[in-house]
Amino acid sequence: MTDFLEDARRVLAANDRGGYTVPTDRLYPFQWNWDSAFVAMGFATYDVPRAYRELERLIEGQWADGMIPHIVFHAPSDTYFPGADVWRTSHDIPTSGITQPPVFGMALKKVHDAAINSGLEDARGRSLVLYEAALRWHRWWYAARDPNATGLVALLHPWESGSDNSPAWDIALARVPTTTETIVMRKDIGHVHAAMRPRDVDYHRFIHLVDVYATCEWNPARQWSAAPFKVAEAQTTSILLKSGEALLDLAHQFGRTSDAKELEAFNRRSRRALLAQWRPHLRRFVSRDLISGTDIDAPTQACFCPLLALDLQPAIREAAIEEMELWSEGLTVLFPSTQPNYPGFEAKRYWRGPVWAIVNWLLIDGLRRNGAIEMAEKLRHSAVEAIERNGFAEYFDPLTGEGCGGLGFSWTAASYIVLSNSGEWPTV
Ligand code: 9WN
Repeated sequence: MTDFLEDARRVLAANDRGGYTVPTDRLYPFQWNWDSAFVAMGFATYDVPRAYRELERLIEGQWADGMIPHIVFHAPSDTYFPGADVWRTSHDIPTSGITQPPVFGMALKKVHDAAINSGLEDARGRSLVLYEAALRWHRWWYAARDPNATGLVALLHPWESGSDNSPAWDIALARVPTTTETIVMRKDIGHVHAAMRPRDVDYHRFIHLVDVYATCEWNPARQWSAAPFKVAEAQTTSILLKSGEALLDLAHQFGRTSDAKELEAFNRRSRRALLAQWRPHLRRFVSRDLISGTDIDAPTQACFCPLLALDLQPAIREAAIEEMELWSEGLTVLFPSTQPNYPGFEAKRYWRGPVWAIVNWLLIDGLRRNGAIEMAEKLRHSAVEAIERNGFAEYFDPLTGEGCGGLGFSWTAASYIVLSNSGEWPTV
């Protein structure tokens, strides 16, 4: 094993808080939803029981209606805002009230396959419990976040995208008032430089939304009517569909015929809807602002996420890849979260330009699925090199390669474990 690989495992061990992994110490002291799914896939390559634990601890936070929250507050900490008290939710373990991209299904399939391959005892039993939780969550997505059955699921808060301050939200978020009932007491800028984080005005809007939904008592139908921010989103729908494919495969393995029919219908609906979001003149996919009824055409990484879950026709595939090549020209590290020539691009500010190893991971999976091996390898090498040169940082400046945000970061370590393996790509 290389020293880097050992270091990556050490990062995950250091961030272990008892069967779940915090993204990094102090800046993010709880269990985050999609972070844990990536971490579980990292663990699946060398410690399958620990990979199961990661997912099992996450579903301790699952709500009765099926939603899996974006944060599970297993143990108190005062180094993060907004903490458990701000959310005013009523689950037995304190949780946030919103969700995050459903990478869980993809992770479960990887963990299950690794468990079967290594002959782990009770693999089927452990997988089945997690499969049922995942299926309930997918039902929640389609019922609560796509009540009109369009096939695209909607986000009611930018934090649900995992790409909090992406330029994709600039127009939709500007409509949200900056007034809050909750006092905004940021802790993040005590840990990392303010220039790397969302701005104060963004935080006021983020918390305004939390206040609105807490007033709705977190009831999905009431939130849907009250939401001042509602975006039918390409990245989340792509991840949901990819996880939906993984769950469909598991449903067949477990002999769950009627679940399989239901999942096939979900997947068909999302596949059709995602394809319809392709814009030939932009050479990328777009999301939709459901309040204005218009396309969101800000150029971000989300525009290429549909590759993850669609088998594209050659003309679309070639156009998307050419566009990705164009965005990559002259950069030190790929792939930027915002197109570098776009006025909203900022090389170090969180989701407004920086490179995120987990985004590369998703895009690599999508490029490989669509036979674009060369581009996939470029992204893979780029992420691996950036980590070897600059450490397990939260994210990287695409112009200089500098590691930014939190350090000793779990999902960067998990990405390294998976992406540095140049052997057979562990397909989902
Ligand atoms: C809010 C933990 C999380 C990631 C998100 C990332 C950031 C939180 C924050 O950190 O968001 O959820 O406080 O900034 O944007 O993708 O899951 O790593």
